[in-house]
Amino acid sequence: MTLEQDLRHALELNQLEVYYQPIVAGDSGRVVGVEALLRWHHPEHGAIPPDQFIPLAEETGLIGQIGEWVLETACQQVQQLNRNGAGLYLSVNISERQRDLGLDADAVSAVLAHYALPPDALMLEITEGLLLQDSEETLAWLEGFKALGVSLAIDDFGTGYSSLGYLRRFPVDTLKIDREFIRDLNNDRYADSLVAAIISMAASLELRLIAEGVETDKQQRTLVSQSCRYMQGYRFCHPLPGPALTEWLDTYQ
Ligand code: G
Ligand code: G
Ligand code: MN
Ligand code: NA
Repeated sequence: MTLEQDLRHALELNQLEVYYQPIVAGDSGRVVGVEALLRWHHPEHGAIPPDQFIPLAEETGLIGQIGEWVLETACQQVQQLNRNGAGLYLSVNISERQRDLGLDADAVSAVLAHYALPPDALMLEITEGLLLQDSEETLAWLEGFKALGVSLAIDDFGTGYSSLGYLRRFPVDTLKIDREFIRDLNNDRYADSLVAAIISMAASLELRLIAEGVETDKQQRTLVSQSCRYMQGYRFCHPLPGPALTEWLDTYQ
């Protein structure tokens, strides 16, 4: 069997699982949301990371079904987490390919309604590459989500070639600083300057900022001192399956 054939059956065989990584307010450590991160437990190859099968899912169109399932599953999980009034938001990665496979504002709206989640409890993460193509279809697609009231984040910000003009043209409200820059923070003057520049740009454009890959207390303190409000990373919590996340949240802080 090829990996493609295996992926075709992964959903029905319950081999896919959604993990969740908390997003916290950097100053207090309070959890404000969770990012859904897909995992594939392959019977022979073990855990296959998403960067090794999402591209295949995109090529084959399987990302349509898989993406719908991720959204449903994660909304259900977050609805449960919020039963005690926690008010956590959910962040879900989406790829452009899902646009042609039926993921639009109506579809998202239906899922949110089914799980009684308000639109502002959902953030959709897209990559910079999508905006660089600068197409009318992409603009209309994203405007649809915006009109619904969900937020839009640019994932891995700073890694692509940023022609920053797109920040004005597209209805993006959040930037996620790529973990590559956070890793080098305090060790590399170039990374320090870049992070400082992104933070000041986000402030003047009134964009919400999330630093990814925060692993140390020192990184956290540096970011807080520069007024980077939100962060996620191993410093706080690894991505966890739903039940483990629930336990972690119960004992955290
Ligand atoms: O958790 P991990 O480092 O393996 O995730 C790597 C990347 O895989 C994420 O940053 C994201 O871009 C992608 N990814 C993870 N889950 C999903 C998903 O449900 N849908 C899509 N389209 N991409 C995902
Ligand atoms: O959406 P995105 O492609 O950025 O996915 C985040 C990825 O980064 C996930 O695969 C997750 O497992 C990983 N990750 C999350 N926190 C950390 C961290 O603190 N350090 C490192 N090296 N990776 C992390
Ligand atoms: Mn992401
Ligand atoms: Na990222």
